[in-house]
Amino acid sequence: MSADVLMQGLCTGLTPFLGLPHCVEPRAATGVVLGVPCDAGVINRPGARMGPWALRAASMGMGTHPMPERLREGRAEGTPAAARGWVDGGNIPTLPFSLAAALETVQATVGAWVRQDCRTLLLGGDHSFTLGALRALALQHGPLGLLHIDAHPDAADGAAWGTDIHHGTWLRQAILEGLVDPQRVLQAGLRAPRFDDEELHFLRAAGVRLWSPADLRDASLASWLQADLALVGQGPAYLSLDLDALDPVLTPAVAEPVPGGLSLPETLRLIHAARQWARPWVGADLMELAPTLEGAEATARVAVHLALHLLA
Ligand SMILES: [Mn+2]
Repeated sequence: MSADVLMQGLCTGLTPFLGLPHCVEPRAATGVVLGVPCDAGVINRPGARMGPWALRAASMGMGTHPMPERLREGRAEGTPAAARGWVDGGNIPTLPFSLAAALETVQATVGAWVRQDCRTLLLGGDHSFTLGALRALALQHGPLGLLHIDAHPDAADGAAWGTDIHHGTWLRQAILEGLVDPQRVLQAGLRAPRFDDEELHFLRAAGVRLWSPADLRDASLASWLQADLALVGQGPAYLSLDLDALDPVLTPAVAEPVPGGLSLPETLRLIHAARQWARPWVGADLMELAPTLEGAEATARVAVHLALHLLA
């Protein structure tokens, strides 16, 4: 990281994500990072509305691109996202008391950037807001492929809480609205205990590819996994990462931690698989960091580490 970026943060007191140029008016750019300061869709343990601030603060001084994975081979050095035209677009002005209104604001703001031909990276915020981004991106690109890394399937029918939209239902809604092509949806890291198996039946019937941590680690399934991952990218695609996909030892400050999660290298392998896609993902997100919960600082640092790889 250049001393400039560090000094700028110290002098201005502002901490744009990874030191990216700050730019709140939608304009032509390679990509934009947008905070979603809302957690109106969380069932238990709120706090994700503060996620964008914690992620930006954690990103200060953490570098602008990852260390090459292998050094002995003399692999090429990376390029900072800023040099490739990424900007920090600030936070989306979501209202805290209406999930429906907040979702519309997310869709409108993401849409304004997408119409400028921008890729988007959301910093959550709770996972409901992925739906707003998918609505905006599908309008531009048609039905999307989706690599969804999460402990939970997020495809409940909403009956339990009397609403179709919360952080545990957005994927069902996206499938029903035709925002994603279910044949090109891969879920990785699924392991949360069930009340019933209805959502798994729904996802399987739709053609979604489901991978638990044990499946991901099964060497005899490795070629299937590569084929499934490649399928996601055979068209415009989105990468959605719920921080609860990782083991709670690494990312405890999330609404619904589930033991037995992915390691950092396992998660990075999935993110890196997206680099093999014919075209880069059109949208991505890092959701569910709740800085009010225990272990927030460590969780935020892991999240920024993942973001560096997403943007590499
Ligand atoms: Mn989720």
